[in-house]
Amino acid sequence: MKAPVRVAVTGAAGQVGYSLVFSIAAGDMLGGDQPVILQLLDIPDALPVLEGVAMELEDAAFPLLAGVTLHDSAEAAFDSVHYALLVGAKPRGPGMERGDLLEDNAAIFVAQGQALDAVADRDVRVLVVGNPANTNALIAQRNAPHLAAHQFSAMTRLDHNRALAQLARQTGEGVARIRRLTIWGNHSATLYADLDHAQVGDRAATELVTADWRRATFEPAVQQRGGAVIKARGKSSAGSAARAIVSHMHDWVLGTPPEDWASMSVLSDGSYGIAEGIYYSFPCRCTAGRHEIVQGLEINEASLKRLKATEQELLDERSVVAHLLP
Ligand code: NAX
Repeated sequence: MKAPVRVAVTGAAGQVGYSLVFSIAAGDMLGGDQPVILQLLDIPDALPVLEGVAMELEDAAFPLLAGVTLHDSAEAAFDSVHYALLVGAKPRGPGMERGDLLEDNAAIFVAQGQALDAVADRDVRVLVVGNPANTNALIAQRNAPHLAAHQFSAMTRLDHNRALAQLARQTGEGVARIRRLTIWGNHSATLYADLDHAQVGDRAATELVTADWRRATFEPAVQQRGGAVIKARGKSSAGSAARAIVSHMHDWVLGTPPEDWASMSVLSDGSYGIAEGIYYSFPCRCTAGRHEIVQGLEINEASLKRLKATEQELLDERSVVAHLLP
């Protein structure tokens, strides 16, 4: 048996956390031979709920679960962690603008970036999920000067999976037959779900769907799926979000499948003409915890405009939090 690894989950008393911790303990994220110690963080008021979650984890009797610790301090929760899943954030309240949310949540990611810098394992991998995820990832990374930028990423895998599901439904194929689909940009309504390079089996997706379906049905469905789930369920996506977190981390740590890639928000290095210094969703291939942005894809003019629009939103978000970026 391998030695256990330490996985921190923030916001673990919340609804995404509730689905996520059971899936990690079952081995879905890091493999069926990798024991884990869960280090769960939430705010002090949520500690009683967190204790209930820990009781249920115990009752589930997972063979791979080597320990659970509960915390209301980031320094304690991140101590020696190999993986940190930053899910906890404040939801948008009544009358709050996106900018207010950005400011409020930014403070959380300054503190958590500093805590990771101080106490996490030096080879930690950090996934930011709490919204606005891309800009929060930038804030956390810039406040962790002793860790490398490639150790941080933000989640656009739920958007990727939503796009997969829409295309599978439209073509009547299983999701396992679809490869090379890409989410570009921000985890927000400006994201661009790109089918130009996607394949369904050995055929180009663009041969199987019409341009009209892409524009009028597919793209809005992916962009607005989060809102549709809230409308139906009265709560935002949780089970599908947890599944996306597990898939993102699995592929990052254990590798993307051959002939495919994953959509991951990573620090832009200028690829595809996107400004450096923002966490932007690109097609990425991963091996053993290292990602590489897929190079050389042909981007037509219409797509380029979409890449640029979502880039602009991220640049605007960055300027709102510029004072928090050392
Ligand atoms: P919940 O409100 O159910 O849970 C959030 C939890 O975070 C609560 O238990 C809260 O007490 C805790 N929290 C707040 N401040 C904290 C802090 N400083 N330290 C530790 N914990 C703290 O929200 P939930 O539905 O679980 O969503 C969590 C976050 O994920 C939200 O920001 C949400 O917008 C974001 N999402 C992002 C997604 C993505 O694709 N990037 C998809 C799923 C999700 O909507």
